[in-house]
Amino acid sequence: MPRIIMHIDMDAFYAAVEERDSPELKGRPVVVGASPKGGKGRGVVSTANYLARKYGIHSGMPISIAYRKCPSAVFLPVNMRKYHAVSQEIMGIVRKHGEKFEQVSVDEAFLELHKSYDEAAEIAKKVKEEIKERERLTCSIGIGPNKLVAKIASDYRKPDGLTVVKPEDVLSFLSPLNVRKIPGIGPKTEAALKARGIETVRQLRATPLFALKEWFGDKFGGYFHEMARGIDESPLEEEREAKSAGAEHTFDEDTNDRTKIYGVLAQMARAVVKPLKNQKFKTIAIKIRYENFETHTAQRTLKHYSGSYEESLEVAKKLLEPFLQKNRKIRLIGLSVRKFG
Ligand code: TTP
Ligand code: MG
Repeated sequence: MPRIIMHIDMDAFYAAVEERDSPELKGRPVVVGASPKGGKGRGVVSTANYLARKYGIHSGMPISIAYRKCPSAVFLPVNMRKYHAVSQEIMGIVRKHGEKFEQVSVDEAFLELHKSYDEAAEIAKKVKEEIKERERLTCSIGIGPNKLVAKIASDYRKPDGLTVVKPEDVLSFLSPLNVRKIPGIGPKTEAALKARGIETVRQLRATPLFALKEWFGDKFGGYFHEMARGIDESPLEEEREAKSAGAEHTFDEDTNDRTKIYGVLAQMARAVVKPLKNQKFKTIAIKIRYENFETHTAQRTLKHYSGSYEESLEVAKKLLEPFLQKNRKIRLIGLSVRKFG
């Protein structure tokens, strides 16, 4: 089977996580980023939900401008710890569905499949369902013969989209798109191309290689020439041998409720251990952060290699036990395993 590449990108990621965790945000424009300080804030927008985007708000925009465009939006600070924890859960779901896996950023990953296009589309639906069910978040997925096409395809229909581009459809899919849709073509290259009358991928494809090389140099000229044809042989860059695998969870509210804490611990153990499949580990570690940010870690190394979710949960509970005190609320717990064999 020839390789098929899937690209997964979460929808309005930071904002979607915040909306999920705070039902009162439902139906409101949400902007995650620097504090607007009544229009005097100096930072930028990290992301905005789709409702806020209707007001013209987008990533990278000064927060003061975002505030001016929609002062009634909900402005929230970036909670990176939380998004990382959610990201790890999502990546755990995605990676187990393919032959090879590459995480590109906090909300984006490639998966390589050796299947038919119909089977790949089914897998994409499964991934979407699983993310929706377990994380209550939506993503958009693109499927194509290489990373380039898959990435452009995942962006084609958003949010909650699924776009499949078979090899025979690559050229017709790319042709009408603006050159800006090609990863690596930013505003400057876009402007340089536009100055020469090139706005669509079709027009870029019609431009001779020597001209592109003359304008952009051999490397980028050659790159644009190939991209315009949907050619991209680059392999997935799987992570270097993972040294550890782990997850963290920040509670929505600081808590000393054991049932809640152990419930989250069990979820984390599953999310950390299950994706490892047959990989065995020896050391189990926990992390705990109290409401005042005082942070502790503890670990135990087993005498044998284990791959068991139950065993890691048992050990993690024992490690956590002495830190659970009635009068101290917990902000975050973490679980990791390492020393792979
Ligand atoms: P993106 O995937 O580019 O954006 P998004 O997930 O918010 O929205 P969508 O994919 O539906 O268009 O980026 C992922 C996260 O990375 C985003 O939620 C916030 C963060 N980010 C920044 O902090 N600054 C930025 O300039 C961008 C583009 C993203
Ligand atoms: Mg995204």
